Amino acid sequence: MQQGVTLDEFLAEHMANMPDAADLRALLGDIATACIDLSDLVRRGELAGVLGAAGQENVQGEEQKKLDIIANDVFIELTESTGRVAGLASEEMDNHYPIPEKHQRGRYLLTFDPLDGSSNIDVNGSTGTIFSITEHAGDKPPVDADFLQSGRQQVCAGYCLYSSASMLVLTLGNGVAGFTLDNKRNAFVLTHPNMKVPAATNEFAINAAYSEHWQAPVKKYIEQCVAGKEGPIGKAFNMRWAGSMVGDIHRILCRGGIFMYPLDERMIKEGKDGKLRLLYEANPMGLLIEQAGGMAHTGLVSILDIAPDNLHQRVPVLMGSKEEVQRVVDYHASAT
Ligand code: P6P
Repeated sequence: MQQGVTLDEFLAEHMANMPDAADLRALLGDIATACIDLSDLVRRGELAGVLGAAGQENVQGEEQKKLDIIANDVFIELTESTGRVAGLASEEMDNHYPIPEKHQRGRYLLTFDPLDGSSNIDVNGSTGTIFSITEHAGDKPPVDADFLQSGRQQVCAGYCLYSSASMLVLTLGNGVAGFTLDNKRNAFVLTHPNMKVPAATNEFAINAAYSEHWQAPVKKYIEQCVAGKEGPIGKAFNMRWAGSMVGDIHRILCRGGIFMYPLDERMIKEGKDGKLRLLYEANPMGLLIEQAGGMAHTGLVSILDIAPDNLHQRVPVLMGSKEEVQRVVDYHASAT
């Protein structure tokens, strides 16, 4: 049986004409190795002794799972000494992680959510790692502000989904490719060479438990979806909510849909601008969705155009099939 093209073979071919791509290609290899290690831990679960709470909170005030911390450490250990990264930033660290003096710094800034959807880990639900790579200008050690780059400045973005299969999906700014982990070869193999989000969909993803807090444009849209064929959109909708952004966005990249984590009245009262984080959730996922022909928006602005103002900045998120995201954006415009 045809062995299939590995991630490294794919990168060699697709980066052959990219100037100075060797370090980026090697960094993606490091990220893939980290994801393979995490996939093994997630798959072994309780047998690996990695489930359960860590007994502390992260900068977001969220309870950390043991695997949140383990995953963060795996990425640090596999990248800090390679000479490919200038610094790291993650959901699990208050500030950026400076590369220790003893190691050479590299050209890239790696921003990541080491284990997205970790509330699913104890119930064997889907989880994932989300990563975003930008460039660091100059030779000085980076500061937090160097990570505050808009989504359009990403040189690479991707995720690894830990589910029935582990899949790594990435973009280098020229389309989206998906790779499935072959545990026998311990390598990611190209299985989804050119992922595209269908423009039309009848599937929405939102946590409906918060419906009482939704603002008018979102309320109006979901009511119209639920109204089905008799409603103004004129088609019967289905709902899915994975509890992990990686799980929902992967489904949308495979078959279409609209993912929504909108701003709501509850968040406004708490002084929050949304739930999901711009730098290591909305930006990397937004680049993947746009590169696959979909749309990524807050309801008011395109996600990738936002100028970040802090490492853990939260934003409202609407992304997926262009026709439905545009419909919700239009409802926001007519509500202002
Ligand atoms: P809720 C996971 O914690 C996460 O950041 C995303 O991966 C996911 O889409 C969302 O939050 C789930 O939020 O409020 O439904 O638990």
